[in-house]
Amino acid sequence: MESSNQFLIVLLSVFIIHGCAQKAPAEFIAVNLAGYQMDDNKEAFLVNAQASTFEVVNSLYGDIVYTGTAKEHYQSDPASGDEVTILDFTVLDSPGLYFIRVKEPIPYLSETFEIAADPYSDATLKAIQSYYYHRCGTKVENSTPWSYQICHLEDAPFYGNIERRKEVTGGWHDAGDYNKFSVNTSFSVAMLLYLYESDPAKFLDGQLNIPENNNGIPDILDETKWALDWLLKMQDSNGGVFHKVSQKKWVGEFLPTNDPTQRYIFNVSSAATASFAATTALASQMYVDFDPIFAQELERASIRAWKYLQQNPIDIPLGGFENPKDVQGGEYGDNDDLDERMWASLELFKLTSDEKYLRYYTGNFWKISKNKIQPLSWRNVSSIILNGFYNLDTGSKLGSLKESAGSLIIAHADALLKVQAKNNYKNLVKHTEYYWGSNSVGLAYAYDLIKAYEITGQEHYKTGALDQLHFVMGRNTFNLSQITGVGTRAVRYPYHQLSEKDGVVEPVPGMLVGGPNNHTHLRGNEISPFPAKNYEDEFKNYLVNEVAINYTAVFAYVSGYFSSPSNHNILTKN
Ligand SMILES: [Ca+2]
Ligand SMILES: [Ca+2]
Ligand SMILES: [Zn+2]
Repeated sequence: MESSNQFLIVLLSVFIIHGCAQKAPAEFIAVNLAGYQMDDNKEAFLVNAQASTFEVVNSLYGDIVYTGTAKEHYQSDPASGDEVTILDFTVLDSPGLYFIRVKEPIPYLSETFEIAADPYSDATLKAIQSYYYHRCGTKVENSTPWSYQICHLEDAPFYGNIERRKEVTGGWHDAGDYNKFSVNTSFSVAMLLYLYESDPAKFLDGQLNIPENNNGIPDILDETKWALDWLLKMQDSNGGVFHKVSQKKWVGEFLPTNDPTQRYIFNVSSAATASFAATTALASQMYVDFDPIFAQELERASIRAWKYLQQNPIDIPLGGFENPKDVQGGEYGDNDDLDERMWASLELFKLTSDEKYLRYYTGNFWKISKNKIQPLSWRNVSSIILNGFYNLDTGSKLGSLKESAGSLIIAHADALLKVQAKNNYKNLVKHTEYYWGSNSVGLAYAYDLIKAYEITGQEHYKTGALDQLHFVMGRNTFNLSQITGVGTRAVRYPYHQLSEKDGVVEPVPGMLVGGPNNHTHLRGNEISPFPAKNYEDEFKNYLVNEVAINYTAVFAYVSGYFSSPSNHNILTKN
């Protein structure tokens, strides 16, 4: 009796300690745990408390380097229910490690954070490096704690026709599990390539801890080539692209090598084919200077995919891909592939200068532009195609249509800033938009603000995008960085089977988790009335804490935009 009581007490205390570890205290100071750029706005949020003054303290020497007056105080908002007081220390621009101290009426200390010229390059490179730890069909070993043996060499027979087989090994594991999806791989590769395209000088050979880090090719292009080689295998002889390679049912968590499930190739979808055509055309432009033979192969594959799309002008399958009845897990269905087809036409025009691609785009422009811009994702690339078109070199032609694209982007960005102004944590996600993957929705909107900034040069768009980076890097209702291994206090228990099963305490670094999801339960029952609070750092809760290559790709783009990683490389510990 007594021993079982003791057991119960131990259990209870484990639960309480564990439970408390998930929640930030009700009153606290939220900061960007990865730091602030010297020249940017710098704000911390005093949450659920008020104060008139605060101090910024040098964490190494203990001296007060700045004393500030608290600014606006916001009443609780519908997303988080938290009250927030703004502590602005923008004028402090000396590099160093600091924390914020509020003394009265009640004392609070923030976590330690950094002010630096380039605080986000580390996060950016970690994010790009994380794809190496998603490589499939190869032994992953780079003298870091995260390694695994070669996996999934059996890929794969065709679903519904197992006599037919195709060799589709390689690529990246998609997320917490090990399936591989053409649409999501294409989207993730494209975001990394757009980051590279935005400023190639930032990305060098030798920057990452990957086997190809001494071959004269920027490592970011080596990592994306790993996925592109797989995508090329996913193309059928008629140009169509198979939708996915996946198991029928989820059966548990395993190391990649120990995954016991049979995996199948599923049918061609037009959405996969169009994303593939766009991404291979984009990639061909990026590789031409480094590997012209590969660039040609990509171009031929893209054109074959385009021809397939031209021969099949209606969605395949109708209504978008759906899992057969006996198949569970990722579906990645898209019931409107026009945006992906236009994306393909845009990148093929950029690649070939063939006017027929441009005619396809302009002929469909009003169909796409009459819809509100959706959050950028594997399902909707309207942001990418409006920006790509706006920036297209068309000489004196199409000026007014391009202006329309620019106006749409700016109007969208203005609407986003209005949402942000109503959110106490300056999150761009509306309180009704906290669905699966809300962190990547917010960062997709940051991408839109970056584009509005590029068009207009107006600082408030840039500040809005940076505020979103501050949010995912810790200035949120949990005061927890949502990217593994990034910031002084980061998510530790992502749903990522490798990180769970590899016996290494720290998860693979650089991965963005899905984040608050208003449509989930926490530990089985409790749901916060506040959407932004429906989150827990708990391995089993894949609805909020699963990582995915597409989430991390959007993060890498935004973080990469605000960093200069040409002076950095990944240390062997990453
Ligand atoms: Ca390289
Ligand atoms: Ca679509
Ligand atoms: Zn694998």
